[in-house]
Amino acid sequence: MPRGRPRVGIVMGSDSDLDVLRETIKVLDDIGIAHEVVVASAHRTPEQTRRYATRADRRGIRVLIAGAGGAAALPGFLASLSPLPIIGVPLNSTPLSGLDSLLSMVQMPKGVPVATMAVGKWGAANAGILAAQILALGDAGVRKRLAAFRKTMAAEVAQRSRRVAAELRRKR
Ligand code: RP5
Repeated sequence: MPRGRPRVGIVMGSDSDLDVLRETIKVLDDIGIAHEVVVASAHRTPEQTRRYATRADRRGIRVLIAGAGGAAALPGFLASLSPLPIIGVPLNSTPLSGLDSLLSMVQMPKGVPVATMAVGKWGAANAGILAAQILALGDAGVRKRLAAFRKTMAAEVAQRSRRVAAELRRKR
């Protein structure tokens, strides 16, 4: 976990969301961005969530990432209270497989945006990358580490390509 004052706040609607949001944590750890994780629910703990949202900016948080499932009001609730950019991660935690949370997050009213990611682990990882891109606008160190992160990703794809080619050659 990178040291220093947290710059990204990861808010999850329930501790049962942690498994998916570990993907966000991993990306932020890899890029070296200090973050904090809190469990707060728009519906179950509105007062605590409101307090967190209204104080985050003053505490030095620069981006909020919110993951929630079902009637996923959490990112929209944060967006209504905080001037910070809000990234929403729809979670697949109900019998509707995340389509419910995706639509809840993406259909924000005009004037109160939530940058909504893909459902589940892909979205959770992309939320971390998008947060890093936002921070990179004003931080050359993050920009450099983000470039290295992308380079590693590209190298992994090249390696997979070589592996596939080798496997096909063997089967000929
Ligand atoms: C949502 O309800 C949470 O974000 C979670 O995805 C879902 C289920 O929560 P638990 O009943 O497991 O606490 O608010």
